[in-house]
Amino acid sequence: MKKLSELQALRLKYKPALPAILKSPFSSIKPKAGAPTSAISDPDKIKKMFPVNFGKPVVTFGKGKNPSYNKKPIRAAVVLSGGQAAGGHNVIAGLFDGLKKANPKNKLFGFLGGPAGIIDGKFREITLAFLAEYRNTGGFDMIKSGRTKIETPEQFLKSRDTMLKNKFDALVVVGGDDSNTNAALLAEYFAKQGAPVQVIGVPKTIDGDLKNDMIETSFGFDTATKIYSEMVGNICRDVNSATKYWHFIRLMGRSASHITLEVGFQTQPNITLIGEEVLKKEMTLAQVVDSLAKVVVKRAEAGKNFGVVLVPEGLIEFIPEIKKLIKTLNDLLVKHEGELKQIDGLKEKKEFVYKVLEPGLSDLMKSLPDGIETQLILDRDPHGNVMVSQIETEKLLVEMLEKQLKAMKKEGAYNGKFAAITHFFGYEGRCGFPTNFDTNYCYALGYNAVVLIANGLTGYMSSIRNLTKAPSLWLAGGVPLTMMMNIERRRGEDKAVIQKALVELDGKPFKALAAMREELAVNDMYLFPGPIQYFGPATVVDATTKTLQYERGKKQL
Ligand code: FBP
Repeated sequence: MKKLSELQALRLKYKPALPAILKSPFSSIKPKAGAPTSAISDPDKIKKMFPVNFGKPVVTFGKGKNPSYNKKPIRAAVVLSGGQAAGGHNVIAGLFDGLKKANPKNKLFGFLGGPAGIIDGKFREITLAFLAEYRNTGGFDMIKSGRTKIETPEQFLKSRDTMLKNKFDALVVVGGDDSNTNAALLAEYFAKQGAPVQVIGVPKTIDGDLKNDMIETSFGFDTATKIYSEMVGNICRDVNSATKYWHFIRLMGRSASHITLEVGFQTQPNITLIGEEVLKKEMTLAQVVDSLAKVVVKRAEAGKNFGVVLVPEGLIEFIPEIKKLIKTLNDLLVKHEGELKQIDGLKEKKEFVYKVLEPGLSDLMKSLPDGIETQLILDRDPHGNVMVSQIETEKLLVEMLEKQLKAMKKEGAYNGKFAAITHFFGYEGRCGFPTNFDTNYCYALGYNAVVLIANGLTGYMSSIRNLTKAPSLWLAGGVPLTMMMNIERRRGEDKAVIQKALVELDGKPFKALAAMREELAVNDMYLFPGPIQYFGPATVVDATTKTLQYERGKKQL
């Protein structure tokens, strides 16, 4: 084993807690099926695309005799898909321990490098010894991850061949909304082809946007928000000490603003921008900047030329004019793919795009800083998303705000000093040591996936609920993947995809922030949550996110 830090060595010894029901022998865990399910929207279209798996019931595990679970040796394989999220290794640990408990002859394999490993048939066996140094650790380095989307008929065929050739009975896909959409497609494909391979999804993403009534949160959100909260809290204290800078901090989270909202609760900075609100209010970029300027001016009048602003990574996509531009570009980049490939230079590519865009959008595009323009016309990720983590929205806002404040100064409407520092906290939050919550949650998700497999289920997501309670009280079961789907436009086509959960403006978490906003803007009510703790009182080491507490627990507005 490699040399370990003190904390690494201690964390390896941590014993994740399981929900009481999952501690029972497999023969005493009975699946209870609910009513048939539908989809979030367009059920007829989705049913047509998923004739085999559509409409399956939600399943809950309870105590009861279950002599018919699969006792034959199972060969299961796991793939880590998409962005890293703390706790992925514990999903694998839960899978391994669950498989061995069901039948010591069961075997677990890990596909290497994400879904590409399935297509190319690259995997390794996960043994007790190999797993030993990864238990309770962050990262996906055990088997690595990747963003390949299995989409062409050839890729589906190769995936099927890999599963059949290696006699894999089950595939566990650990991923976000896009990867779990892929899991649903694979489950359907295997079933239609008569390939005896079950597919189970596990909800992963630091973005926290893979959630619904049955999936309370995705793993990694708890750890990432706690890491960012420590860093933002430290900046709040620095700001309050030096009293001379405005810090603009962009936080990761591709689309939804859940991360920013949670960090806003934990640290109480002066401004917490929420993308979904900007969309709802149909704010232009200029109006967003104007709302920032108002707070800067107000604080300057109180002699405070400092403050902290949180900017969600996905903000740019929520500004209606930019949203329209991106949507048009998405279709246009597909339509003119061939022509664009022929054009060499970036400048020339931009010139071409200006010409094919309608005049209003073309002007908007030209008005954006060069780097942002470039990101908007560069390749999308394999799932058709703009790579917002590369777009420096915080710099764009500062640049525009500086101009506005300068103009206001000339008119005598502002007399303060504005010195801004920008940050992006993104990748730092994805691979830290998982919190106790993520450590336990992931282990339970993995273990529960084995119970789903042992009960012959396919096309389901592993679901662990009641998360604001102690792990022993958590509920376990499975949710059909098609139940979480709607139709969205991707790369110029209508596709059935798992719906992203955005921040709900009439939900308790957003309302709680909105109620504090005015006070936070003017007064300095910063909170300093400090680093993640692993030893100490349960109120500290086991605290769930405020988002989860507002949504599921007893926390009131
Ligand atoms: P997943 O949805 O795959 O979990 O990824 C989330 C995320 O961390 C986003 O917050 C971020 O925008 C994106 O991944 C960055 O992608 P990449 O790792 O490919 O740069």
